[in-house]
Amino acid sequence: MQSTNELSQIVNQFAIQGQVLDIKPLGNGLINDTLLVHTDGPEDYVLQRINNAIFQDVELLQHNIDCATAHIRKKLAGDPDIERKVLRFLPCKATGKSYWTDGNSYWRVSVFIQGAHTLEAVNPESSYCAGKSFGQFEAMLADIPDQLGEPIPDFHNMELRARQLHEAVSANPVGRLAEPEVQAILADLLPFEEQMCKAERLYREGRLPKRICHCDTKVNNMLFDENGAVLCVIDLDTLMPSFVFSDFGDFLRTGANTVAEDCPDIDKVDFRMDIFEAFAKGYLEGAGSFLTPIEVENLPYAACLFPYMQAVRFFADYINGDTYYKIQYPDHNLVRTRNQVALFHAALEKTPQMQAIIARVTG
Ligand code: GN1
Ligand code: MG
Repeated sequence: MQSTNELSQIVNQFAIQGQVLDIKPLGNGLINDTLLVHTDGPEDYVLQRINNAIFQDVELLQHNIDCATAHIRKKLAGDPDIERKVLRFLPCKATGKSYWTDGNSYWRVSVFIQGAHTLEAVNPESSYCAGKSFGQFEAMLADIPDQLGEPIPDFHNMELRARQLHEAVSANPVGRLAEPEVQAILADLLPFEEQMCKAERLYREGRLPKRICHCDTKVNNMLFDENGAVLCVIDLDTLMPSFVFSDFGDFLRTGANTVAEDCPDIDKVDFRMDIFEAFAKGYLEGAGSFLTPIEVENLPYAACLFPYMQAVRFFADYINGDTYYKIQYPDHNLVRTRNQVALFHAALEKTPQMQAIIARVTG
């Protein structure tokens, strides 16, 4: 990482107010580098280096974010707390674009939202609020006039993720297939592959629409206010046309897990039905009006799909030698995989209960 001086010069490429006082790390994302920029002016800022090995089309990525934040801003016009409810990215002084590149890395700056905090775990009340906010977020973007693209093509396409796992297995680049546990996890995951690719089949049959979704609704990608209500959805990099299952399933993957996604003690992993119920209620209230019966009926499937897809992604990365996710120790991706496999089984077992809840909430 660059020195504070260098980072400060980067921040100054953008139309900030005041002088930079200090810059320190913020949050724990697995992809981008995020820093908090403290200034002597009225606003502090978030500086991010966009991981452009993963997000190769930064122009498209920022186009999506610019269109979505502008559209949401229009819908929230008149709201006295608007500045805390939608992100504001600063233009680069030289180009007017919402990012700057030094030729190597890509950077962007947004206004830091004051008085907000992220959560790593939720309770039923905050899950209800989160559900409602994500539902409303999708509803606000349902009529966006701009054409948004896929910054990571087929990001939540389970068929692609399954194929990538098969490719990792065939390539076996670092020899990890020799580990008995890797074989055991593979044998555990493969029988569910076809079942989990249901969304793509429904889409091909013309029975499932794509809508603008956030696609990374894990709990720590939303800001809560002092009273526990969701203020703002952050981390908009993966905003793109997808199935609503993305936002529903990925929240529960982190929110309903009794432990963190990398907790090594898998006996402690369980899928919390109180969180499912609260989130589903909020989500259906927030989004309700535009969801089709097929979408609603498959929400329990979405709750199983996301732990499964994440298990497949962490596992493929482990087999590939940890090239995608940041890791803190050598078998971190394997630990994450075990955890997500356990969560998948817990969710799958509870599918009948989930169906009953959805029927009750919509009934
Ligand atoms: C990544 O960047 P971060 O940590 O919010 C990943 C998500 C995964 C998540 C798992 C672009 O999100 O898809 O669900 O890690 N984002 C990308 O923790 O791959
Ligand atoms: Mg994040």
